Amino acid sequence: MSRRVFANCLLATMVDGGIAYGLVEAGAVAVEKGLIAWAGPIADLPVEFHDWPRTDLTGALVTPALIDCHTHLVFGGDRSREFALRLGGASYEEIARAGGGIRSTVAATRAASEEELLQSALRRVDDLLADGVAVIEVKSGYGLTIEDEMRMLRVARAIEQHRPVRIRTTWLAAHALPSEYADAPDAYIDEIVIPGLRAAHAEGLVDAVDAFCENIGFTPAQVRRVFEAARDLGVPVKLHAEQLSDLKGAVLAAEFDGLSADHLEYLAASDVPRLAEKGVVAVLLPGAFFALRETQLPPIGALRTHGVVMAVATDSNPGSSPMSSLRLAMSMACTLFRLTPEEALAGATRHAARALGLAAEYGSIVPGKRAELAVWDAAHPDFLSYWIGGDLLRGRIVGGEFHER
Ligand code: DI6
Ligand code: FE
Repeated sequence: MSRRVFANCLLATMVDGGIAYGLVEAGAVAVEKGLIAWAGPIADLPVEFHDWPRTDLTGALVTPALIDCHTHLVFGGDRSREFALRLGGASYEEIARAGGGIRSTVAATRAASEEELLQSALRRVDDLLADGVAVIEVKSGYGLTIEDEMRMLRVARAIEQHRPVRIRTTWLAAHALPSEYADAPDAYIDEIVIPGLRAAHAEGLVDAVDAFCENIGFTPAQVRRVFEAARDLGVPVKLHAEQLSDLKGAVLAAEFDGLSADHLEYLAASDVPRLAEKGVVAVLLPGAFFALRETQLPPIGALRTHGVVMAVATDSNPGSSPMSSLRLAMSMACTLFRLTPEEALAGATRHAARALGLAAEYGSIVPGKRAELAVWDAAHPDFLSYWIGGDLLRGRIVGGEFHER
């Protein structure tokens, strides 16, 4: 039972072994109890798998299921009005300083019921599922009280009860300063961010801790105190770093052995070796670069040269990255950041898994990892980043079972 061989497919295993995409033609994957038991050319299928039930994938492309390793997809309301203001010339920072931006989403999120938050999040989750996504990271950060932040993470976790997807939750109370603490950021850190982290952790809601290290967010000294509290709890950290200015956040994330440093447009090339030494994943968020009409590019060449692993994510949020397509983020990573299509797919599979601390379970098609796969109507994996939009997913293999769309 629960054994099957998926045969007759083009496998992009994403195994890093010198062959582009770890490609296997006329491939097959044997799965048992939700795990990959074997993958390779069908001609080499070991005899013990010959009598397992088979599904003929009729030549489809099979990749690891995609992973969106950076989202803020639980939130109330939307910010389409602000979009219009920005197009009229107001900057993201000006709007934020005037009390719009993140704070307006905080008001809408606090006002929404858990059911409303869940239903609106599920629409975005469904978009991601249609892009072959099986794991989604979701951050708090629009509650900014202990109870409202915890509520966001409970809603995020509840997504798993409604859709076949794995959710990882991140404590991002240090996202913006709520109006109750205007001009008192240190008190906010001491009274809300750190005690809230402990309470949320005690409830099992925290897989990682993040902060917005920025002139309109929190200083490196404030972030350091949050990271020290995370370290005391044994929770890994990650950081919104160098999105709008260079405050040396990525170096701070490296000092704390962070899982990832995210955004990085203003990262100095001279700081890249620090990420490489500590194995910090660089999470690229081209949707925010695009929507904010940013012109400063992350130092992709230096990241590549120093062997820093690059992930690609949507940053799905109502302000700086109003999108819910990971394939579109991959396309943007290629066109705007000059990643190769292979780097973009690795960024949304193998490297994204690593950014979530899930590399042992997800991200490539090798024995022992979860049989979470995406089946595409595409003749080559380049197509996934190349084609903008469209409905390319033929189905998903979830827990080892094929769900045709
Ligand atoms: N950087 C971002 O791009 C998002 N958060 C952050 O720290 C933006 C969130 C928003 O504008 O609502
Ligand atoms: Fe973000």
